[in-house]
Amino acid sequence: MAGKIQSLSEEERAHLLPLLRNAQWVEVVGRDAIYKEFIFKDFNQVSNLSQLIAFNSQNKQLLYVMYCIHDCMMCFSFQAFGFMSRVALQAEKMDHHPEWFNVYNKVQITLSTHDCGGLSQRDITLATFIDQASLM
Ligand code: HBI
Repeated sequence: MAGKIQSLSEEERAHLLPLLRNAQWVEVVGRDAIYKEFIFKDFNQVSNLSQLIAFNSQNKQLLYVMYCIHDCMMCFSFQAFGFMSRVALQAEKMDHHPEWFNVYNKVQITLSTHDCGGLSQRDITLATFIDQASLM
């Protein structure tokens, strides 16, 4: 079928999987998938800033400045929430989505390609993006 996504070949796996293992991805036992856990400083500083903004809501100029800072923080957040936002946008762009679980500052991610029942180049591409997004 035209455009069918292919699973990674043995040769591709021999080349690509060691690189992912070096980046702390692990192969899932019993499934053709890769997994990695990310731990961040916290979930999101926005909750603290939002409280500060609410406290100063009477001062409109200060409120505007604080929202600008908030938006900037969201763009360059080290926190789990900012990381997940960046990954979610990329997943939509790629039309390739992680299986993930988040509790507070921990994000657990599993990648596999449903359409081919295992790892494909799409998973490698998304894993590479995810690692870069975790450093922002
Ligand atoms: N995400 N991980 C993953 N695996 C898929 O097979 C997949 C997906 N997101 C979207 C999707 N498939 C399909 O909607 C497109 O391939 C058409």
